[in-house]
Parts: sequence; C-alpha cells; structure tokens
Amino acid sequence: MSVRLRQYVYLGVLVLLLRLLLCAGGAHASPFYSSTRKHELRELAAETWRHAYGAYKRVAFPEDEVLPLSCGKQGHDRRNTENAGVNDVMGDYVLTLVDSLDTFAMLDDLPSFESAIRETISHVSFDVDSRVQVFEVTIRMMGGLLSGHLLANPSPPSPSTDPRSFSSSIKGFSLPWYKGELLDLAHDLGKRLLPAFETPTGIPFARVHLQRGLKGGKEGKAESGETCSAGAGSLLLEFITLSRLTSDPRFEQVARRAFFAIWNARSEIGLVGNTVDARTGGWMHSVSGIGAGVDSFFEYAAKAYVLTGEEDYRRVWEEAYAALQRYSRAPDGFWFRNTHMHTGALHSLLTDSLSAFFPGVLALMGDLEGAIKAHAPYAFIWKRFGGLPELWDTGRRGVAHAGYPLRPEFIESNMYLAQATGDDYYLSVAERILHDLNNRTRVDCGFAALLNIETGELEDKMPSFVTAETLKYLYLTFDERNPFLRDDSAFVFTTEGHPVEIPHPPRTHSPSQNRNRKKRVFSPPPLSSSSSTAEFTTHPNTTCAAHLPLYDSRYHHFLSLSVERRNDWEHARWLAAYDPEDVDEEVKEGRWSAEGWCEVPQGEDPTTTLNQTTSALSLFQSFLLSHLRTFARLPSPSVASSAASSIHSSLDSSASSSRSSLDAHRTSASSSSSPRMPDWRLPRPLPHRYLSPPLPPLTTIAPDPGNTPPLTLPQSTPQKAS
Ligand code: DMJ
Repeated sequence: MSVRLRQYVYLGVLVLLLRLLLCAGGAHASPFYSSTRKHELRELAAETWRHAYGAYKRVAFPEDEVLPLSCGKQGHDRRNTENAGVNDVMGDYVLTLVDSLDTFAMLDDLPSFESAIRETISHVSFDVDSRVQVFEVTIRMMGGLLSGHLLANPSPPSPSTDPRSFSSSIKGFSLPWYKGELLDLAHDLGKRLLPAFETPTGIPFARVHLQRGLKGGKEGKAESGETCSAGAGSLLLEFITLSRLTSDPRFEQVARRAFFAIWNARSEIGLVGNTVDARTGGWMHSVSGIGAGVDSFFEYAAKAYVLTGEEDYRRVWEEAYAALQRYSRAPDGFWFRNTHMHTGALHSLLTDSLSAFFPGVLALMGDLEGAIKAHAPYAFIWKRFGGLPELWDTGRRGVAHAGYPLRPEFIESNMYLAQATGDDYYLSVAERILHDLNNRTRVDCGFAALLNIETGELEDKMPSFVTAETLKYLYLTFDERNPFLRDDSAFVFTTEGHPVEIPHPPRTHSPSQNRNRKKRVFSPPPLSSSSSTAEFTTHPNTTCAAHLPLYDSRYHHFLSLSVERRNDWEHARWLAAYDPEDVDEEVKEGRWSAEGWCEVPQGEDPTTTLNQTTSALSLFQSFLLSHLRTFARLPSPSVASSAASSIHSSLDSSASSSRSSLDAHRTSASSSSSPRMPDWRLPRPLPHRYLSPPLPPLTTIAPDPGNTPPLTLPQSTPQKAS
C-alpha cells in the first residue's frame, strides 16, 4: 500500500471514529443539563455557599464556627476542657475562615479572597491555650493555610530555587503585598504539633496542647496512647507540603514515619485496623474497613503518590486496595463491609457515611468501574431520604443512625464521578442534593445539620467542613471547567478539600527521594518468603478485579450510555431499599420501569477478568467490537462465563430471599419480559465457584528515619473510633 493510500485509510478510520463519538456520546449531550441549566445550578450553588459563609462571617467571626439555629458562635470550650466533641476541632483560631480561604479562588472571587487572607493574617494565632486533635487541626487549619499561601504567593519575576517562592499552578490570585505570612503560621503550627510524635512507635498521640505540648511532660506520660489509623496516617499531604515549602524536613519525616508505622502493623492478610496504641503499636480494635478510624489512611496513600510521585505510596495504595477488594468488598461489588482485620471475616453489617469518600478515590486512581458501583447505593439512599444517614444497615437495608451532619464525602465522590464519566446522571444527583440542602437545612444563620434525616429535625451545628468541602464540592460539580478541576494539574485535594502542591522536581532535602532512599529496607513479607519488588510490580492482580460486574461490552467503554442503563442498576436501588410507595407514580415519573431489568451480580470468575488487559490495543479492539456488536445486534460472548458464585454468598442469598413487594413486582416484570430479552441478558448457570487467586506479596516498608521497633499484634479492646 502506498504511503498516500495508507494516509487516506488512517484518515477514514479517524473520521469514522469521530462519527461514532458524536453519535454515541449521548451522556455529554443531554438536553436536560444544557449549559444554561448548568450555569443556573452553578449560580445557585455559589449563592448557597455564600449564604453559609456569610452567616459565619456576620454572626460568628472571629470565633471558630457558627451555631446556625441559635444564631450563636462556638469556639474552644474552656468551661469543659474535656469536651472532645468541640475541643478536638476548635482551638480559637478562626477555624471556618481558614477552612474556607481557597473556596474564594474556586468561586473566582479575588476581592473576597484578598480580604480573607488579610483577616487570617491579623486574627489567626496558634499561641492559644487550647488542647486540640493533631489530625483535625492539621487537615482543617494547616491545610487551609497551605492552600491559601500557595494561591496568594506572588510568582517570582525570574525562575527561583527558593521553595518559599513556589506558588500555585492556578494563577490569578497572587497578592503583590503578600510575604508568606500564612506559610509562617503553618510552620508555627507544625512545630507546636511535633511533640505529639515523640512516641516509641512514631505514631503520634491523638492530642496536643498548642502551648504546653503533651500531658505529663516530654514523654507524654499522662497521655492516652489510643489513636486511630486515619488520624495517624493521614497527615502526609499537609506535612509533606509544609516541609517542601519551608525546607524544614521534620514534618515530612514524622508524618512518613507515622504512616508506615501504621502500614507495617497491618495484619497477615494485609488489612489495616482502625484503633491503635501509639506507645506499643498494638491494635486496640481489630476492625478493618474503609470507614471511621481508617478512611483517610487509604486516601492519603493514594494522594501522597499523586502529589509526590513516590512509588512507596503507590505500592501501599495498591496492596491496601487489593486486600479491601478481597475481604471487605461484598460479593456483589457494591458495599465495602467491616471485617476482622486478622481473619477477613465479616464483622458487622453497618456502614458509615464517611465511607462514601471511597468512590472518589477510586475514580481518582483509575478504577472507574469500582467507583461507579461503590457510589450507586449511596445515591439511592440519598434519594430515598434526602440525606445520608451516619450509619446504614446493609443487612436490614435501613437506617441505623439517622443523623446527617452535612458531611461532604458522598458529594465529593459524586463530583469526581461527574468529572470522570461526563455522565449527567451525577449532575442530577448533585442537583437533588443542592435542593435538599436548601429546602431542608437552610436557616437564617447558615445551614443546620440534620439530627434525623427521616423527621427533618435539625441540630444547632454547622461544621467548618460545610464551607470547606460540602458546598464547595457541590459548586465544583456544576462548574466543570473550573481550573481547580484540570486533570493535568499538579495538585491534589486534601481530605479537607484543600488543593496543595509541591515544587517539582522534589528538593534535595526530601528524605524519601534522596538521603534515606538508599537506606530503605524492604523486610520479608509476612506470608511469602520469595517476594520482591519486581514480583510486586509485575503481579497482574494488585488491584483484584473480582468485583467487576457481568461484562456487557455495549456498556463497557468510554462512550457508554449513562450509568443508569447498567444491568445492575436496579440492584443498587434494591440495596438502598429505595422502594417507591406508589409504583405507578414512579413509572409515570420515569424513575422506574416495570419492563426494567435487574441483574443481581454474584461475584466474578477471576479467570475471565484477569485476562482482560488494559492495553491500548485491547481497548481499541473492545471499542470496535462493541460497536460492531451493537450494530449487528450480536450477543456478547463474555457474559456467560463471567458470573460465578462467591465464597461469601450466604449474606447475599439470605438478603435476596427477603425482597420487598417492589422486588416481587420487578421480578415478575423481568421474568414476564424475559422471553423478549436477548439471551445474553439472562442470568447464567454459574460455571464454577469463585476461588480466591493467590495473595499478592505483602511488602513491609521501613519508615523514615530509622527503624520503628517491632509492633505487637493485636490487643482486641473494643473501642469507638474517632
Ligand atoms: C472532614 O473534616 C474531612 O473530610 C475528614 O476527612 C473527615 N471528616 C470530615 C467530614 O466528614
């Protein structure tokens, strides 16, 4: 074939692909979410945020938080210093102001950003008589100061090697008069937190007094050793950023040491518990999962890798996620459950609303399929109640704790999924949330937490994360082109929603990149005597794919229809027991169809999923095949072999046997319509039982600096995670 002819062929294929793209990209071309409508919703979300922040400013500034029902204010509780519910978070340091700083930049409001930076400089001090939680003050105050600093810092006129002159990749908010005052504040705070890390394990004590340090002297003899994995393990992003910007390596060192002390204490099967003794490293509560007490440990493993590019963090994320897939994820692939960290056995059927952060991290880390599934039940629960309960009982499919303190996690994940999929479904979820928050929780002095999502009773509380995260993420969802959502950006959002970034390439003082890298020792893994780094990186199953749903190539590529067209969508709705009282009404409203199809996923045959490589070639093949199949109405060959029973199926089968009247309706609808269905849509006999593939090698990573003493396992004292 001549070169010119070949060029014509390539051009023809390109034109064909573009045509397919335009025809099939329905999710992006919804007439419902036109740009005008998105603009209206964005404006409403901005107005909602301003109402919340305006109430704080009018009523409570310079205290820490506004009390929305009483129109009061709240700071550190000095009458009852043991009031951890308040004092863990509030230290009399103008919390809501600092937690909100970067949102002004996202709202593209330079004048308000500038005056908030000035107020921070003139009002914030950490020389206060307050004993606070290390984790809370780090994520809310230090995170807010660092992102505010990066945005406000003027770019130097010529390239500079001084890390203090490093500024955000988002331009337009630098203030010519700004001299790094917020970085100085963050540095001062960091130094006041350092005493907490003076433990034999490197795991910090949970609390520290900002003026006096630890209780009981330098060694903290009167401190409780009890702390949680999330609190100890998720200081990384803020402490790394602080070290890299100030050239003071101590913060990165202690945060890294704490993180790996937690990771190295994981169980033989790779699970991380949620409560640990900072003195001994022994587990005080052996429950594992993705919720309270452990949640942001995983988030920071993933995001520390994104921020620094350091392989150690990626390896932790992948190993940790593989263990969660294996033991925590329910066989149908939707819920992550609490399990015993040493056996992997199911611990409880309760899941908390904090866990709703996980789909966002999955989307960020590229497991979009996992993210879509993990998000779906929360969305139906929100639709059912107009809020997300603090605790949900996955067995009973009902509320176990009805409070909703306006948490951001689900909204944050929804934003990541809206971004990653371009599917308007996620905008519809965000719109519903926006209206519910305004209709149910808006009061004159802000937004009040829901004490009970079923009755609508309110509570006199508006945590600082409402403006730092909840309403900010809601706004960003409708502002798809916001510069803070650029997917080539160098920053990550911390667990409190603060965008941080660091100078690249990393400075030479970085302990992980340079000095101590050579010293790092990978000690023998607990289970396999022959593991090595190479083995780890080439193992095909580091993110176990056992949760993948029945494979339907028509819905499997990036041009897919809305997620609402998935075969297993109705199952997600069932998990939320989102049973409409009036089925006819639901049908009329187009929210439910008697002709609909529900697939109950029952696990996956790993031999089929492991063979699905993600090479560009195979993606291209699957793209072409899926279209050929769609046009030619061919059945998908891979569906039949992809269903398999699960080793954990007892829970689901008992749940399956107790379906509601709607389920009966649905079952009869689907069975009555089944003769009209193409054959590939029917559930298949299960070919063989799901067998767990061999465990990936577990890697023990020595913390920096020095060696942490061997950690003891486990002390199983039941205790509530923070
Ligand atoms: C926030 O402070 C952060 O998102 C944190 O990671 C978890 N708790 C709250 C919100 O629920």
